[in-house]
Amino acid sequence: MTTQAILLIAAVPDALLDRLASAWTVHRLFEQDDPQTFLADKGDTIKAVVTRGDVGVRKEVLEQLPNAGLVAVFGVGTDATDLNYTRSKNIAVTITSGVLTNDVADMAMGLLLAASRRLCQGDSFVRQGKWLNTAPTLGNQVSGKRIGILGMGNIGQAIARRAAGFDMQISYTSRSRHDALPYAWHDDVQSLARDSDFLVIAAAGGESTKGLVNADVLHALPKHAWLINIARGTLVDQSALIQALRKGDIAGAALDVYEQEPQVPEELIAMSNVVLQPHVGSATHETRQKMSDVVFANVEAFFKADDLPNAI
Ligand code: 8YV
Repeated sequence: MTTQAILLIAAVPDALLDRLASAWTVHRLFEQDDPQTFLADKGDTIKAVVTRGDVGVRKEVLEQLPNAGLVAVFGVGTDATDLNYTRSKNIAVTITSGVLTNDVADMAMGLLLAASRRLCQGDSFVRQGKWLNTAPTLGNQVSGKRIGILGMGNIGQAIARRAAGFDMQISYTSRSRHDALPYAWHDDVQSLARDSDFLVIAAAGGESTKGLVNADVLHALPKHAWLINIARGTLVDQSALIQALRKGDIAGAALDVYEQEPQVPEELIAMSNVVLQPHVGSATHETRQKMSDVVFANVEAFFKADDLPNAI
């Protein structure tokens, strides 16, 4: 006889954890001294898995959960979860669709402005008292410039709407063309890069987009262009980016995501034309609350055998 237990793969907000734990048994895999032994002992009692978008759940873990029927993702990215395996085993996958779009798009614009208008440098310039005897350095204009968006899903479209408010000229490339949108289409990312003052990455991660922004794409960008990434670090060839920055092939970069989080290469940390954030696109009180509600609602629906509100 199996019990209704949830396996939590990585930390989620305390309020969500408390809510889940008050309704069902929650095992925290990330706090087990020996996760392997835990899975061997308790794996067959697990009915649902809760994980984060950035962490996902590996096939090797799912293989030890023969009675699991749900993976509820706190986030929208499924690149770290083996969807071929979940499909083959009829394990449903839910995401926190809709609720984080605006925050991530806001972060893209924040990074774009921070990079080109030198907001971080201006902040330390004032704090260090340099303003008292030096003139601040000029930044680069954002309004009216060309923004190229890689990925025109919900987040890409929200970025485009914001960019329109800055009178930017908007182009994009994406898995599919959106004829209803009034933005210029490019067949590939290299051609998009050639026509961009800001290249903003908003596409899904995973094998199909791995390294999409490679040395050729970075080389295609004008020398005054900026690279902004709020999607997944895997989309960018990080070594090629470091090379391009070192050689001055592009003006700079503003990144919320990296190839191996939370590892950020020293080279990037040392560069003053790079703005760095710790993967916080969706990290506001309001959105994290909504994401928690969505995860809970899907787990609850699953245990009640109701339709899952956010199944993919
Ligand atoms: C979250 C994300 O930061 O939605 C995603 O896929 O990567 C982010 O919104 C993450 O899932 C929570 O840590």
